Amino acid sequence: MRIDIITIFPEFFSVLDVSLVGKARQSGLIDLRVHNLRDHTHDRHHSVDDTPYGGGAGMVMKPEPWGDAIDAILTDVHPGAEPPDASVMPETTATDASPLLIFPSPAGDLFTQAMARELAEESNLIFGCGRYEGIDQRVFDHFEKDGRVRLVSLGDYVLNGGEVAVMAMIEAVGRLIPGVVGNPESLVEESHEDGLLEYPSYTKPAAWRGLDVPSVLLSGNHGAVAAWRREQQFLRTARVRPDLLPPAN
Ligand code: 6GU
Repeated sequence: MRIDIITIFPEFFSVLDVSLVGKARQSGLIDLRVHNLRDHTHDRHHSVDDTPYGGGAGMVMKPEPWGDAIDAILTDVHPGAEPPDASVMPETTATDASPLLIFPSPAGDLFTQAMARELAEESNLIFGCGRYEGIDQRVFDHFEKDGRVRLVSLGDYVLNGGEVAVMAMIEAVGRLIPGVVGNPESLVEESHEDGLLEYPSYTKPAAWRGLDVPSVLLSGNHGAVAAWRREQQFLRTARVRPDLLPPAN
């Protein structure tokens, strides 16, 4: 999978050199490229934001640097294709082969494990990290005409910019790419994979600071262990996240 990130803070993403995603990059499973939005400005001050039309607090990111930065990536991904320009392009329709543009935004669709699984099927993801009060709406409207654009939110809280959200999404998506996680079985027993939270885990020693490991886990009875874990998943989900339980329960 090729992943392009556009940001005014490229140094944020140096952490993607380490851990699982770092290994996946070294082995070639993930081709990750970080682009500085300011490289696509043409004024002396490399400005990427301006005051909002209609007034209001804060600044809005200007459309031109975004347009140029995204055009450059689209051209690099598909060298034959012209950058999208409605006036010269023949009628085209977005296909699954076209890169998916993702903008982290508290106004977007909620990012879930199901969405992570969908994104892991893509061959090209482009993440655009907004800052300030957001990006000029015409950037989304323009690239939606000939391509695929998604606004995605991590949850109901506000981050200063999309960078941390993009890192979370890349970690969630990256580990679902075949070969990135060494033992694929470890993927299926995680929280959210079966719609429930995961069961509590224990390792040696069997007793620690007066707390004993539940005896069923020491019993050697695999059926009893599986039943206990399933029950724990339901109990924990009912207690912490009742919204995840199917309506029948
Ligand atoms: Cl994806 N971006 C920003 N800027 N804030 C957020 C978010 C994303 N998800 C929750 N808050």
